[in-house]
Amino acid sequence: MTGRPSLYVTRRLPDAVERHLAQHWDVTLSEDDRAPDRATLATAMTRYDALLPTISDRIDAELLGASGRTVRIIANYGAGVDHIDLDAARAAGVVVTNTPDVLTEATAEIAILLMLMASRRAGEGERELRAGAWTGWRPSHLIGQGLSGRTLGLVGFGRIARATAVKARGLGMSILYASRSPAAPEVEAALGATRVDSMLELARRSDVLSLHVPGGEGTHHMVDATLLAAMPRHAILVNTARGSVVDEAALVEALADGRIAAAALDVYEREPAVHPGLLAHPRTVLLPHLGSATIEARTAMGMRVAANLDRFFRGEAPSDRVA
Ligand code: 8YV
Repeated sequence: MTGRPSLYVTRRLPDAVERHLAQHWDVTLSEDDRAPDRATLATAMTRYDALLPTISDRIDAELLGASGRTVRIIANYGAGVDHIDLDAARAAGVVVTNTPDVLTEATAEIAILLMLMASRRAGEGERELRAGAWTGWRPSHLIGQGLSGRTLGLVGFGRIARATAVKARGLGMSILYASRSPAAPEVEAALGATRVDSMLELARRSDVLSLHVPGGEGTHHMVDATLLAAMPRHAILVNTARGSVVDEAALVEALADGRIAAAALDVYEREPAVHPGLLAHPRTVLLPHLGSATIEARTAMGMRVAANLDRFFRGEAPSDRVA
């Protein structure tokens, strides 16, 4: 025993982060980089002072309410916390923190990458070439749509949406957004962004519709058959937020019926499972949840977790407390 607070880390983290954590706390690191099973998580909840989970760990009311629980803080590695029952954490008196800001640019880059890949049919082209099926240049080959002059509709207008807006403006796109409350006029002016009254209006007016809302009950299947039907036939859906925001079965139908042109996704309803209809459709671009997967973001996320733990164990309020 070192006398230092103990910390259970569920997955491998960048070396610099693991070293930093080990310098400050009595840390148990992941050896096999597999998400711990429920029994292991339950045991960890009664042995450690702090838990450092990721999106692949479901922390529900039962785990949080378990008798003999010793964990007092769940310092999540990631911004989204829909895998943690925050109400149950509050009820149990367990502090929960996340890692906002530090993955904003990385995730916005993935949103732009997805819209470019879908609009310029990059995935289709790469698959064709690797399959040895490319027969050479021809004027009618894999014709896509340019993004310049098109309208990007942002669903939600938080940090990642705004960073995406900045990059999309650089590509010559104009920006609309829908969100519960309007942004400050100076923010709208700086980003050249205009708020529309409803999600349906946003869907109707956008050439690319990009999702930037948190997961959870409030946004579950926000993109459903009705919304997809409102989108123009040439429109592209981009999702870097959470899979649960999109009704995947409805999306598969909309693509099959040609009601939208393409879908470019980084997140899925049942990760790591991907709907077979999405896998089968040529006009989908499918990434394996890479939003924050840069060395800069993943290192900064770890340091942000460490800063939250540090404040907590000093008896101060962690900066990124979400419960
Ligand atoms: C993270 C994410 O990598 O931060 C988020 O909400 O979706 C990802 O980019 C993941 O959550 C790690 O826990």
